[in-house]
Amino acid sequence: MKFFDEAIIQVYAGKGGDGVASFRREKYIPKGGPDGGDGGRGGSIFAVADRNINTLIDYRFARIHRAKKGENGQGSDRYGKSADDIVLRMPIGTIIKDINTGETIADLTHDQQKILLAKGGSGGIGNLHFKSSTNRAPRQFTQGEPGQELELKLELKVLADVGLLGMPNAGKSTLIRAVSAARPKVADYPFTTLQPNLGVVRVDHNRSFVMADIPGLIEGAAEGIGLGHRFLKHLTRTRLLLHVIDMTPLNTETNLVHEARALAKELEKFDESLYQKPRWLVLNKTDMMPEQERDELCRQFVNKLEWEENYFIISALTGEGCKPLIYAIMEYLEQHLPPQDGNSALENEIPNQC
Ligand SMILES: Nc1nc2c(ncn2[C@@H]2O[C@H](COP(=O)(O)OP(=O)(O)OP(=O)(O)O)[C@@H](O)[C@H]2O)c(=O)[nH]1
Ligand SMILES: [Mg+2]
Repeated sequence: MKFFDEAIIQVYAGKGGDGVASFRREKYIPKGGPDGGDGGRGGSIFAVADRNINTLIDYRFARIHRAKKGENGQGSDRYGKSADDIVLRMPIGTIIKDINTGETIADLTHDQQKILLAKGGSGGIGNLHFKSSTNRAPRQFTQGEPGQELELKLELKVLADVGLLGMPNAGKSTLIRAVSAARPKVADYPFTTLQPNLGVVRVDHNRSFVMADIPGLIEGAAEGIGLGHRFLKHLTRTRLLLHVIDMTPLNTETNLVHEARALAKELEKFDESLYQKPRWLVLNKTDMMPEQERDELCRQFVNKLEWEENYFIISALTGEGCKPLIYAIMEYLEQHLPPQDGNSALENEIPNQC
């Protein structure tokens, strides 16, 4: 299944109903006054963030969203009924832009966040309201106002604190399964993961962070090789990257160093700011290494890579080393980059996106 993280839609709010000019006509009241009511409000269109929605697929097929017109006013002081609003549900992490102005209208960062996209037109005024001491039989009324119309670009960029990065088959999905309730597919072949997956990592009862697993990346991704680098945008809003490396091809260690560097290059080609993000190495599948030499081999590898940052030796399969890793991540997130203006994914219970 293709993952839809972009869509273009048109939203048309409803026109307001017209006011009406009408006069009371009743037996024995020959000159009844004005009684034309106001028109109802046109339907507005809202976006609401919904934690249960993971892609923008619905909007690939339903591109036009039109709210109804308000009803016209009527005689006998009757007001027109306002039209129902339309609510468009979208995944958390959706950025909504007005295509014509380029302006960002909303960034849906938390569940149930509601944003007005297009306002329904106000209803027109009936002649009832134009009555005055000098004009007892006004014939004026106004028409309903038009509703707003916009063409919007929707773009989903998942919200997570930590992003997993790595070659296909490195064990990224196995790691997110090991530390969260997320259940992405794991298999012994490259490109198992075809869409981002999110998992909430509970460190203890009131400390947690959100981890994002994305499809594997290979050298040349910027040129479209493999699945390309389009999924990297889902790491742009993370605060820390984990570069997961499969340590099993020990006999071709130089290739491993080359691969790790190549991956970092792909990051740089995609986006300098992504490349500049704090990045830790996670040396995975170390259960396959001879136990006595494991730490030394890992250290040599890291030295060859001239890596000065943090690195972790783990086995996502057995779970070894995962606990120290998640504690270190939690501490890092708490100490170095405190959540800003309530936008942190930490505050949002983002469910598993599988
Ligand atoms: N021995 C061992 N095998 C592992 C470990 N972690 C993952 N694997 C295996 O490696 C294979 C690939 O794992 P995945 O988690 O699907 O890898 P991935 O990085 O998500 O791969 P893509 O989604 O294709 O990018 C599976 O057969 C896993 O069982 C580990 O720590 N030790
Ligand atoms: Mg995977």
